[in-house]
Amino acid sequence: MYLYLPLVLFITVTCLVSTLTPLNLESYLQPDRITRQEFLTPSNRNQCARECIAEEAPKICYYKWIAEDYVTLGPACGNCPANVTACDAPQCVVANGYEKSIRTINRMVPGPSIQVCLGDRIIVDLQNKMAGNELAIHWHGVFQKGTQYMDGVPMLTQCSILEGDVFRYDFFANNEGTLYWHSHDGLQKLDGIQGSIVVRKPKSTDLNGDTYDLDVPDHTLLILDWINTTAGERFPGLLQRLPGQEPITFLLEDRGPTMLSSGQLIGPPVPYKEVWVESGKRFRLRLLGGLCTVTGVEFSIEDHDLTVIATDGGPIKPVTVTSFVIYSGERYDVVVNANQNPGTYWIHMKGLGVFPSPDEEVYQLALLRYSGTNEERNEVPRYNGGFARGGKVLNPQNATCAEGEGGVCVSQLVASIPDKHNVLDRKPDENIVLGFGFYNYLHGPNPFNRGIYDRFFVVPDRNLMNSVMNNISFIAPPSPPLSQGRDIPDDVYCPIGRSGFPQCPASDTMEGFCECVHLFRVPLGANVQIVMGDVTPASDLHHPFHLHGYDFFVIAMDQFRNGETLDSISSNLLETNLKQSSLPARKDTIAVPSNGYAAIRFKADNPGFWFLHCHFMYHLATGMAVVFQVGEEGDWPPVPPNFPKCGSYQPTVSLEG
Ligand SMILES: *[C@@H]1O[C@H](CO)[C@@H](O)[C@H](O)[C@H]1NC(C)=O
Ligand SMILES: *[C@@H]1O[C@H](CO)[C@@H](O)[C@H](O)[C@H]1NC(C)=O
Ligand SMILES: *[C@@H]1O[C@H](CO)[C@@H](O)[C@H](O)[C@H]1NC(C)=O
Ligand SMILES: *[C@@H]1O[C@H](CO)[C@@H](O)[C@H](O)[C@H]1NC(C)=O
Ligand SMILES: [Cu+2]
Repeated sequence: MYLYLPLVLFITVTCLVSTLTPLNLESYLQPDRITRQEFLTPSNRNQCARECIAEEAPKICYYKWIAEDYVTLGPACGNCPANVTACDAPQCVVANGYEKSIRTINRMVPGPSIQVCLGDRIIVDLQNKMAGNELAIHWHGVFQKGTQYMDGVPMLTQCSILEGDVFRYDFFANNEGTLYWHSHDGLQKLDGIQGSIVVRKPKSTDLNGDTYDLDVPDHTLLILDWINTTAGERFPGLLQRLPGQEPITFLLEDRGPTMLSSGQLIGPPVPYKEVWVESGKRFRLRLLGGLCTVTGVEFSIEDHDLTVIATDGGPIKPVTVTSFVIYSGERYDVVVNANQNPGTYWIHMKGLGVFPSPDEEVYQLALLRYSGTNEERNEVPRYNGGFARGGKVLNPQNATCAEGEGGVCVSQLVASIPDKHNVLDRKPDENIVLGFGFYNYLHGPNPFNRGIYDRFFVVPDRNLMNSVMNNISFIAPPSPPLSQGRDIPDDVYCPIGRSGFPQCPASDTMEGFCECVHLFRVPLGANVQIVMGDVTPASDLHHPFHLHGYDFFVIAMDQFRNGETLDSISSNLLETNLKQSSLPARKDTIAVPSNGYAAIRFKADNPGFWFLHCHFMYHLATGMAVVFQVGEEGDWPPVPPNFPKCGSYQPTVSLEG
């Protein structure tokens, strides 16, 4: 009798679903964080964070999230960091041990981690309790095919969620891998609203399943950059006091002190994040680039090689390196073999970017600890990166990708999933060329003339810039085109020029610059090639571009050489038979080499409105973005009934009588 009870319950639940009786979601509520023990031995059958089993029925995974104004080192923290135990108290956000205003989901930075199996249904009730701030959360790397209106881009796929409102995100985990979530609204990501998503599949069906023994949730590691103030303090930026948008430290998951690149602490002694392994086992670490400012991170572990088995979700042919460079929005899954003397090893995170001085280079450490050992490491650690160790670096800066010198470029990774849409051996139907960079106001009319309100941000040397793609700075339309396309006046979109690409309206007064809704129409099913090029002088900035709704093949990337231009690269690629080369990796975020280019291809089989944008937050905030409208109305599913609406209110005014 007892034995059959679960079955009876299961049938009852299934019947309830099929007759459309509302579910009691509370019984599917998931915890904010799960320990390795809880993951390996689930205590209830609705627990979504679990080892995935072939043929298992998908689960419903329900999350209740509260967005709030919050604070690091607040009242929940007791006398942390002086008392290290107190730092682990519930609702204590440690960060770099420096008190500041932040914004959080469920009083955590990073926010709750979503850990599910392929095919599960993810339902997130997001309640906005922030004072006077709106938000929307993007599920970065989730393709949202069939639920396009759940992509979480304010004024593109939905209206922002206003103070007091709850928005229910509801979509399926239909693509595998290490994925990511973050606020896509304003600057909230740097204030703390971001976290990880892991969509696992049964190890037996994972193409790289034989390369690791354990894949546990405490090895999902978000690397965040951090500043001492709210993100708003750097935008548009303070000309006199603190120009620029550089970070002051990194956090690995919830913590990390502020230190110089020599390892010398310059802030409170926050405990390092500890990553636990067992001697003799191989562990899958999932690293996420939760970065906002203009920095990359070179990640390495003392005395341990890293075997990269996936990036941005998709499995690749494993490649063993000593370090890899990760940018905002990217993810790398690496296998670490705990085959060294049991003990404690330094994890190094070296900032790569434009720092005002060598002393301000950002550097962070964490500890890889073998269980059963409690060795303390107090010595200033020697930097242990890829080149520094005489080894191989994946995704290095300034590499000569074409010749394979200076490490392994992302374009040299090999996918393990076939090109099932034949996008590589067919000439593309659409060839889109995007030059991105900055408009420098010093070379144009004074932006502070009466009646001019173009955006700008402050960079060192008293420069004022705006971000552009093909000379256009993207601005949001007054309503989301996906849910309220007919409410949007035509004249907010950039007009289409003779090239077939959007261009600045003829009426615009600034030469070579304008702000408008930068939208490309792409036929549904088209084979699309996009060549993105950095048209600014060479520097240490490698802008990471993220495409929503898709992953793509990275068919070429490099710095411009010998008079190459964006147009010459793009037309050469059209004539190249790509099938002869090996199958390139699939990504959804690609760091474009400085003064160089990245070329991508994908089949536009997911109708809707999809953002392609620089993932440096201040560049996105100033318009380094375009939108692809794939297909026409009727190709994407209509929004559900009562989907929230928004828009401008400007009724006609007429004189009475
Ligand atoms: C440190 O913090 C813990 C947890 O809040 C508390 O139980 C303990 O008494 C504190 N120890 C000291 C010395 O303050
Ligand atoms: C940030 O705050 C810490 C802690 O007070 C301080 O040591 C550090 O100098 C500050 N850094 C910056 C760049 O303001
Ligand atoms: C941007 O504007 C400049 C100045 O008018 C022009 O020379 C350049 O060709 C434009 N670039 C693109 C990609 O449209
Ligand atoms: C990359 O090249 C730029 C421009 O030549 C240079 O300023 C920078 O130092 C180089 N960075 C690295 C890491 O080699
Ligand atoms: Cu950028």
